[in-house]
Parts: sequence; structure tokens; C-alpha cells
Amino acid sequence: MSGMPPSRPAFLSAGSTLSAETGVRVQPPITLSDEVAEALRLHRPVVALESTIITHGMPYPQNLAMARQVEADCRERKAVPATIAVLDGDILVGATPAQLQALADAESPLKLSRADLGFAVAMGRTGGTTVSATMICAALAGIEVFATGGIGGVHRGGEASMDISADLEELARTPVTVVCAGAKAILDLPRTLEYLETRGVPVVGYGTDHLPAFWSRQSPWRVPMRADRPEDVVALMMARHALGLGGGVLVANPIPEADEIPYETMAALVDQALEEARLQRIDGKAVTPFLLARLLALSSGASLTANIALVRHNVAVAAAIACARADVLAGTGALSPSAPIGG
Ligand code: PSU
Ligand code: MN
Repeated sequence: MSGMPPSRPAFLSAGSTLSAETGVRVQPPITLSDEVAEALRLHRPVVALESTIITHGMPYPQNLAMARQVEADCRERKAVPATIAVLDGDILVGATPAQLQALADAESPLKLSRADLGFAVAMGRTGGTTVSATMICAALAGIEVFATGGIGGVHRGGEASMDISADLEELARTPVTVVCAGAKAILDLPRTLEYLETRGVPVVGYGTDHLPAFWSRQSPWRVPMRADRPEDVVALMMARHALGLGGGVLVANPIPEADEIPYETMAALVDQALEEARLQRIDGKAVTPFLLARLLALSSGASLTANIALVRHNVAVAAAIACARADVLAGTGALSPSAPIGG
């Protein structure tokens, strides 16, 4: 057999062999930053951050400013940020400042969910990881807590189009706690809640009994459970682990009051953006980025300001949860210690 083409990622040629041939386990092609590796080794608090919000969710250069800001917020709250992305086929857990820059102004980055993660690695491509792919990489690295803006869900009309975000299946499958600001009204919120319940995903209102609606603190729909402190979320994570339930926890954290846009104000713009998407026959992966970009324009930038505020708030709550979890592992928390939740 001739040698591998030079463009093949190193993990496919050097040292590791495909398991089907030899039974040798292929090491996942993941690069942890020194800071993240050290924090994980010492069981210090680490918060995973997604990157589709950088590559597809916000325009340049606000995307880069937001990515840097939330990393700084995370550090200020005594947790190590681990922005997860794929750069030239390498899965990064803890992107460096130069890598963040490269990602933020990448030419045509992929949008990576569970379905495309392996493809990006195999082909040496660059992409932002959605909630689903970020959860997978976080779990591989041993990170238990992850902050994002909003999750994907059942799209409106999803009962006919079957457009249901891979984020929901991932939450059912991968043991990572995801802090979000609920879901956007571009989605079918009640069906998203139903789907999560069916797949066994706890949706926890953080200091609220209602599902937050991203730019607005409240939607008309109630959440099935509520937690008011980081320790409560950690207790839930540990109880689920002890019961062997598998899958993640979704923490729904409302946008701060000062930053919210009233539900009705956004609802009208959402209806208009959805109508434009229908007329232009936008489908598949393009739907969410199209709607986000249209809402940015239709709200004259207000949606972006609110979006940045809510991501920062989610990072703060995720850092508090990660710190409470680390306290348990260190034996200094109110709860008794247990093994890492993924393990
Ligand atoms: N919702 C937002 N902003 C985002 C996304 C969702 O309010 O940036 C991104 C997240 O990365 C999420 C993904 O995981 O879109 C979901 O895409 P889809 O609906 O194609 O599954
Ligand atoms: Mn979709």
C-alpha cells in the first residue's frame, strides 16, 4: 500500500491505526490547550464554549469581540474557558487568541453538528461547532459544563419538514450540562419541550418557572423543574449520574432584565423573518443562520446587543455551576464527592 497523501491528518497515519484492522484504539484528534489540560487534570472548574455562534451566529468583528469577552468573563468567575472549534481538521478544546481570530474571519467555515464532525476532521476543514458537536467534544475532553446562547430545537412546521435540531438528540445522549437562554421564537417552543421530555432531558428553569425565550425573559410555557442555586444544578447532575440515566441537563437561564426585548416585539420580527425564509426556500443547515441574520437587520442591531448580553449571563451561571462542581470534587462543597460525571 502506498503512503498516505500528505494532506491526511496526522492521527490517521502516525502511531494510531484504525481499530477495525488491528483492534488498536484510535486516539481522538483533539488538541487541549495547556491551560485547559492543566485545569482538567487538577479538577479545576472549566466551561466549554461553542463556536457556531462565532462562525454563523454573529457578524465579524462583533463575533470575535463577543468570543474574547465571554472568555474574560469566565476567567473573572474563576473558571477556565474552553472554546471548542475545528481548525484545519484539528478539534480544539481551548482555542488560543490567534485560533479564535482565525475562526472568526474564516473564509467559508462549516457548521458542524454530530453528523459532520468526522467529515471536518477527515478532510482537514475548519468549522464552528454547534451545541451538539460542542457537547461531544466537551465530553471527550472531560468537561461537564457548557455555556451557549440558545439551543436549536423543533423548527416551526417541523411536524411536516422534520427539521429538528441535532442539539436535542445530543442532549438526550451526552452527559454535559448546557446553560442556555431558552430557545428562540423562530422555533416551536412547546414541541421543543415535548421532544426533550420524550427523550429524557431535564429542562431546568434557573430562577424561573417559565421557559425563557432568548431575547425575552419569559415565554408563555412553563418549565418542568426549577433550580435557584448552582449547587442545586450540581446535585441534579450527580443524582442523574448515580442513577445511570445518561444524557445531559439543559439549564434555561433568562436574559438579565435590563437587556431583554419584549416577547411581542420580537415575535412580529420573527414572523417576518420566517416568511422571508419560506419565500426564499431556505432549508437545512441554512435556516438558523438565515433567520439570525435577518433578525439582526430587522431589529436594527438590537437583537445582537441582547444576544451578547445573554451569552455573557449564561457564561457567568455556567462558571458558577462549574465552580460548585469543582468544590464537590475537592471535598469542600456541601455535597459529597463522586467521580467525574462523564466517566
Ligand atoms: N440559536 C441561537 N444562536 C445560535 C444557534 C442557535 O440563538 O448561534 C446555533 C447553535 O450553535 C446551535 C445551532 O447549536 O445554531 C443549531 O442549528 P440547527 O438549528 O441547524 O440545528
Ligand atoms: Mn435543522
